[in-house]
Formats: sequence, structure tokens, C-alpha cells
Amino acid sequence: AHKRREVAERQSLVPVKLLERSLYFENQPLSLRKYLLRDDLSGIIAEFKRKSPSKGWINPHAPVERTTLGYMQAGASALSVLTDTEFFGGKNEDLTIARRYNFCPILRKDFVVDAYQILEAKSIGADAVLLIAAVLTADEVLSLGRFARELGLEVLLEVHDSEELDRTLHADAVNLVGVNNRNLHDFSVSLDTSMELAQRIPAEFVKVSESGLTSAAAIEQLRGAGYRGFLIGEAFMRHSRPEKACSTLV
Ligand code: IGP
Repeated sequence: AHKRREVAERQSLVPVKLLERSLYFENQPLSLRKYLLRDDLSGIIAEFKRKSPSKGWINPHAPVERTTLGYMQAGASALSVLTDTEFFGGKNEDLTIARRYNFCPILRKDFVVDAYQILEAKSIGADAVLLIAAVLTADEVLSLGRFARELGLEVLLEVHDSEELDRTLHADAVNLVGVNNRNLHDFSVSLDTSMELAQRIPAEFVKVSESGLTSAAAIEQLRGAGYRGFLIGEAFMRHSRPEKACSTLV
């Protein structure tokens, strides 16, 4: 509800016509899928996240340009940038800065509830958007996902359980499936979530494991279960130099 109000406000300030004038509309987005499937890369999607509802402030000071460029130099395959301000302390400008400093796929991390946000993602230079099954109906996932696909963006569908997966997974709206190891009710994390859902995700979707990943051993275990993407935020961001923490894990 908060997101819908925020989107309505922004849309009255920045109408769709202005978004479509962004230079990024002429760019062909990079394929997150392809980058994750390359076996010369780590599969790590390194996230820029200043704070979170579960942890409060994680790192209010790390600059987005040095951190994201450092992530890529450390060997991350792609970037995830939180643009939600209310809960994560991010902004659209963070993503645009990351875009200017990097040549890699960038996932725009936000609570997408409206097609406007998809246009906005494209206009700020994102290559992929996240759709969260827990907050969307099957029809919304389908229409938002198709719209993103029409703009050339890839879609990562986030699920927590098989009910969400079966309800929302749709081949022409989704490219990648992310299993979030964090329980949204008590914020606890368990890799078992990824391990249990792995076989239920059809092979045509690239599998991404999200949240609570802190070790190379965990990544190896997930790789064995078929995961090709590993979304990591806090384990990096809790260090004053997040990019250095990334280089020790790659
Ligand atoms: C990263 P972690 O535990 O490595 O910081 O998790 C990422 O998975 C997490 O930030 C996340 C998220 C989300 C944030 C997963 N899904 C949806 C905002 C919205």
C-alpha cells in the first residue's frame, strides 16, 4: 500500500513520457541469464544494500561507485541494487551510478507493484527486475512480467515455497526463479528452502538462491542442487569495504 502511494506520487512528478526519453531506452539490456550460465564466472549477484527491515543499518557509508565497481573486479557476475528508500535506504540514483561504473547485468531490487516501475527500471539503466510472488497475484506476475519482457528486461521471480511457485510461475513472464531463504514472517534464514524447492523449478528457468549466503561451502552445495545464481547482500555489506569481503568469497 505504501509502495502504491509512492509510485502514484512519483508518476505525477515524472510522467511516463519523460521516462521513455531516457537514453537507456535505446540500449539493449544485458542478459542476467547468460551471465549466470557462463562457467568462467562465479554466479554471484552482489547486492548493494544500506539497511534492511531485519537488520536495521548495515552500512550507511559505503559509496555506491567504489563498492559496485569493486564487486565486479572481485569477480561477481552481476549486481543487485536496492532502490527502495523506506525500508532499504536506497534510491534510483544508486542504480544509475552503478550503471555508469559497470558493464554487467544489474538487477533492480524493489517492490514492483505497477507497470510504471518497470518503465522506471529501464529508464535508470537496469537489465532485470524482481517480481515478488508473496506480494503479487498470478495475473499481476503475468502482466508485469510480460511488460518487462517486451521492454527487453529479464524477470527474476522470487518465491519462498512451492505454493508461490506453482501459483505464479509463467514461462512467458519469467526468466529466472529466485528462492528466498529468508522467512518473511520471522526473518530466519535456512538454505533448506533452496534445497527443497530446487527440483520443483523446471530446467528452462535459471535458478537463483537468495539471502543468508555467507560461505563458499554453501555456494558449492547450492550449485550441486542446480543453482547458477547466488544473491548475496549482508555478508558483504556488513564490512566497511564490502568489495573486499566479496573477493574473499569468489
Ligand atoms: C540478499 P542477504 O541475506 O545476503 O543480505 O540477502 C537478498 O537476497 C535480500 O536482500 C532480498 C531482498 C528481497 C531485499 C531478497 N529478496 C526482496 C528486498 C526485497
